[in-house]
Amino acid sequence: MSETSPKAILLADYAPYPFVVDHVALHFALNPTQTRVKAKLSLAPNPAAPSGQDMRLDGEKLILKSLALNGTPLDLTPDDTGLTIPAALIPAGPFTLETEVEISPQTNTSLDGLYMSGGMYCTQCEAQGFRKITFYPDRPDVMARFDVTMDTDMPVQLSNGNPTGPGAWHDPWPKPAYLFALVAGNLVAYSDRFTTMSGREVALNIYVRPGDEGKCAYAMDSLIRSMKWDEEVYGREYDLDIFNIVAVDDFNMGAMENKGLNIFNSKLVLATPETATDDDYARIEAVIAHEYFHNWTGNRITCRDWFQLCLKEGLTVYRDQQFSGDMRSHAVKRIEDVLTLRARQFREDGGPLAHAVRPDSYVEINNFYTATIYEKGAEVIGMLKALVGEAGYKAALDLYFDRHDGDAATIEDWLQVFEDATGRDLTQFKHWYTQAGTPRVTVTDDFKNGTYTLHLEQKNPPTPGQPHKDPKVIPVAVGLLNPNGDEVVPTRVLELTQARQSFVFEGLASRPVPSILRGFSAPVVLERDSSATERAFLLAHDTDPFNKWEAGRALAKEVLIAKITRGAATPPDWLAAVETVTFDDSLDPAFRALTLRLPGEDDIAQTLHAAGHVPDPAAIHAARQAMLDDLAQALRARLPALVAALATPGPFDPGAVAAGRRALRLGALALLSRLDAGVAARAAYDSANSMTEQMGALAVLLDIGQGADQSAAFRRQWQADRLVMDKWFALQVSYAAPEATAAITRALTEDKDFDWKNPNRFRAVIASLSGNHAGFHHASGDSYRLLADWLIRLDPVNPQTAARMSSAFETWPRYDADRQALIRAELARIQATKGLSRNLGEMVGRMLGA
Ligand code: B3K
Ligand code: ZN
Repeated sequence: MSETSPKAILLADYAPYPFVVDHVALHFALNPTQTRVKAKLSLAPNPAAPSGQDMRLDGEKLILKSLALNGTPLDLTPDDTGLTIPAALIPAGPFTLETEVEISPQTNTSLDGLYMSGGMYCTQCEAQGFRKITFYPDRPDVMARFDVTMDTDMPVQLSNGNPTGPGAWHDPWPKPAYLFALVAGNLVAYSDRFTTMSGREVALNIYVRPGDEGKCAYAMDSLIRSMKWDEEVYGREYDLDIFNIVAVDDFNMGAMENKGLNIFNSKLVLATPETATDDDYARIEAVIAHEYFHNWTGNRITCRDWFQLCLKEGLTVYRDQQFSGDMRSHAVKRIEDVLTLRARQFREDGGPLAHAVRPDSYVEINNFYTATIYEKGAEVIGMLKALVGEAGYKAALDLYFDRHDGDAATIEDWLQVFEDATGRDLTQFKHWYTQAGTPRVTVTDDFKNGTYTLHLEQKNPPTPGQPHKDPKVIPVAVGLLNPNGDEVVPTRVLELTQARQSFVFEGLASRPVPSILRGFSAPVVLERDSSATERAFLLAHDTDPFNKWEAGRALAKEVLIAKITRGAATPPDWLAAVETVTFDDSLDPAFRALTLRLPGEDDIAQTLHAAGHVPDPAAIHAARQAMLDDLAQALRARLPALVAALATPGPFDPGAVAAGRRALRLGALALLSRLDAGVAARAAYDSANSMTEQMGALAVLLDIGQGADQSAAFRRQWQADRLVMDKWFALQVSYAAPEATAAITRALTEDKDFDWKNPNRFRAVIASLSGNHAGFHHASGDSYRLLADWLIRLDPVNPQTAARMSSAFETWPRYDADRQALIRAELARIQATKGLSRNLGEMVGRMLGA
């Protein structure tokens, strides 16, 4: 980092804020370019901090109009990042501070702070957007009660808490500024109500643009089920008279848990069978739940500082995963979650952006809303639960809510409640929070005189800034099967705490087949030299659904890797094993669909790299295509009947069972299309009565290099629907042939409908470019250049989204010297750009630094 680089913030430097903010009164005179914000803060010295300190208020891009302390005007000039009130001007007791600032929501393209989207005013304050609204101690441990009023012609005027009059809101719950929200717009409500477990009535509203009211039913249903579930499973009741959700088209992420006023990316609210896929429905359900669950895990108990982000995010992801499992299928949900974990978190953990679940330094906090904080954060909680058991987990959570309600808490507080509730020492377990990297666990075994021994060894590879690591506590769930397929030892959790350890099972009649890491009980890479026969046996017989799937997955990977590295033929055993599962009607179709899905190309590249090979993207693509052709040939006789049998006529049912049938049908259709030149897929496209089927059939056609007519028809049909058009854009890039990917993507960025300032549209095109593995890594380097061009262009407009997209480059160390040089040159070009944001600057610096 150069000398001018912004300075890193360190966990070790934490100090409490010297003042307590008891109350905040905010008044907004809304105007697109000249909004006036008046703030009156009621303050007092913080008894927990040394007295006599200056008061530092954060503030960015604010024009200060007036400032008064206890009613007396002060003549102070803010700097670029805030305002300091010297200690000498501050009284020893309680006092008030009044400010008035001017801001311009319309020109705020960063979508952070107060901005405009489609003519409405809205806010995003996490992590540090509030400082773009008014001068304030913008840190999560400063919690205050807020009253908000606004002046505007907009018919709908919303803020946090309960309404006290037109455009007036009172939030009785003290909260950090990052949970503040305001919305004003021409919106309509889709409404319902909920009676809480103690009998309180809560009004529920989903606010959308006029015309979208008919697309809110599923989100509302998900909200009501989430509220009920949190009462039943965690004993958590909602705590205001009203719960509002607003859908916004321009949003940097999925959604935001502002107290009583959740703001959502419209793609995670609006759904009809014709416009949303099954994946969209599942995602809406999960994110509605996630944001709702934050009301307790995040809002009532928040984070002391941003280093503790996983305290709310890991726990809330864990809770939404439990909820989705309860609503759908635990087995399928677990497999999907592990697929995401490996694709995003293992990838991050294995590259230059690796960081601990609780990092100890950052430059730009928005760069740390990562798969490690979220998904690995959730895995860590799953491991805690595996170690302390259901009852221990429940006791610890009850204690957590009891002890810390109203607090800004830390990971130490969190671990303490587990220690106090269960008596377990978690000193070693804490390494999961402080040490980055994915442990590798190697397993060997032996069998002698009825005694079976498993030898486990853990390795914790170095990550940036952490060359040496201590062994972790790794819960390894194991079951043993008889050679006839019966379970002889049911699941038991082995606790691997040392570098090497052996575990003994006695009294066995014959050598068992081990099923190791059941349910994926720890986020590790398991290494075991097992035979294809053993994997096929587990795929056929394992009673643990995750490991049953995992056996098939491991087999498929081995076959692919043998193809790539040795040109091996696709083995008939593998084809037969997949055929058995695919046509086994006793199994859940969703599970069968997952088994039929081959590992993706990035996943293969990750696996090859970890095994010491240099992945060749073109070879990976070719091998995977060849394997799909072989599979299609092997199943050819039975595919048409499967496609026919799985049709779901009648009214659309968004439930997991029907969705599973559609997923398996599309999987079968994709194979069939390799044999019939797309005849069946064209028929499926024409007869589709849901977006899942329509988009699925189009994707199948594009994947075999066809579908130009359907693609054009799709665009004509959906021209007016932004969310569906995002899908259209994404499909064009995702299924582009490797050599054409950069050119097709470039052409799309010149399309009249490529609204690059809209994050959904930008992602649809640019994230699909980096998601097309062979196209992105084409040897020409054209795609690398195109991505870098767009990051440089987007950065001054929307640094958060630019920084997020830049992680496409994080895998550079995997590839050959030529590709490494090409990517590093692009990273260096970005780094050399004048005026680069702190967001993108930090990301690029970290990627180049490793
Ligand atoms: N807490 C928000 C994410 C905020 C991201 C800030 N860059 C959504 C969520 O995790 O629920
Ligand atoms: Zn969250």
